[in-house]
Amino acid sequence: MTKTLVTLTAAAALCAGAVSAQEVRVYNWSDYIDEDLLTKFEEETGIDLIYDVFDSNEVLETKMLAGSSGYDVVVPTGSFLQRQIQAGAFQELDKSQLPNLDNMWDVIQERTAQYDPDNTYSINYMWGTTGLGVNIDKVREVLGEDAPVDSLDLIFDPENMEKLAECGVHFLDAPTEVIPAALNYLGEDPNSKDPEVIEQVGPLMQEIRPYIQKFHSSEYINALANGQICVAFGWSGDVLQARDRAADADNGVTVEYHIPKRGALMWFDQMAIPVDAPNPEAAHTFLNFIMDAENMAQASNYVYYANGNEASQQYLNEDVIGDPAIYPDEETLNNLYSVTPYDPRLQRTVTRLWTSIKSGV
Ligand code: N2P
Repeated sequence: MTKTLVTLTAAAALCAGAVSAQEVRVYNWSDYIDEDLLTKFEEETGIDLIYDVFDSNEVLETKMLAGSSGYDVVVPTGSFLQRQIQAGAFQELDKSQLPNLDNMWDVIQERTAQYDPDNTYSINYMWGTTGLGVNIDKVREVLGEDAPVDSLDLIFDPENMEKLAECGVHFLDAPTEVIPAALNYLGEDPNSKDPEVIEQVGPLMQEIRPYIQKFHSSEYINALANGQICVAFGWSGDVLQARDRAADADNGVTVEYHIPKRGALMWFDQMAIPVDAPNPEAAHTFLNFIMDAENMAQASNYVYYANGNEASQQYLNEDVIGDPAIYPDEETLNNLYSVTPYDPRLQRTVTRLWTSIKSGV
């Protein structure tokens, strides 16, 4: 993180004849780690850590497909990882450098193998759901005590949205998050690959478009926390971080996260090493550090996302492991769906659709 930290390990490595102090470049989602862990990594390993953040799979994908990103570790979501693997963007993990793989949770590994067979190229960092962040008092003020805060009606019914526009609604700027939810609301398969079915999302979104203040994938955390908006269609842990920020500010804002009862997207963010990573060895050191049970628990306790590390569970706070919005119970789990990538042709349709939804034409 800081480039000035010189530790004994780094000095020792230099004396031992290494050409230069090691450096590792990590590109991860914003609001996705406890920064104390970054310092701890540098102190423990003597490797300088350059840590950059993004909030969009599309932005990351553009870099991965172009190549020469300069990153050693990146974190695409499973469905994006899958097609980037197919494009040759990643290198196989050297599992002999990853003893902490023993800590991983087979339940999640089975799910992520759907995107990365045998988990050859990636480890799970965190996983979560996409759902409804609400400022509960504001939403009840606008829609009444029976406001459908655990239903997709909240954000896809134009009558509700017209009223909510008064207090502010944000949507993720992510077609692969919004389209499946809209299809689910319409009673279609959220993972549909039928262009005619997907096109139905256009008219639905155009009806509510005037009431969406912004499409953005990270600003909603503070916007919810400080009462600037009352609803966000966003990611589980981000909404829970907003809940905490509001509580810390003691500003009278109460934020809740709800998984829509009709179901929600369950996704998996995977750490992988680009094929042209400048320092693959340090990348493996970083992955192994992340898979340490206590480190992984510290990260989840801080950002309120579940992880794929079974050994970390004994170190998780009760408000994390015990919260079904983070670690879903059996019933909630049955209501979650996952998605697979669009092929290039359909991807063009989706990109066009998304552009027209956002621009409102
Ligand atoms: C962290 C968002 C990660 C979830 N701010 C998106 N995959």
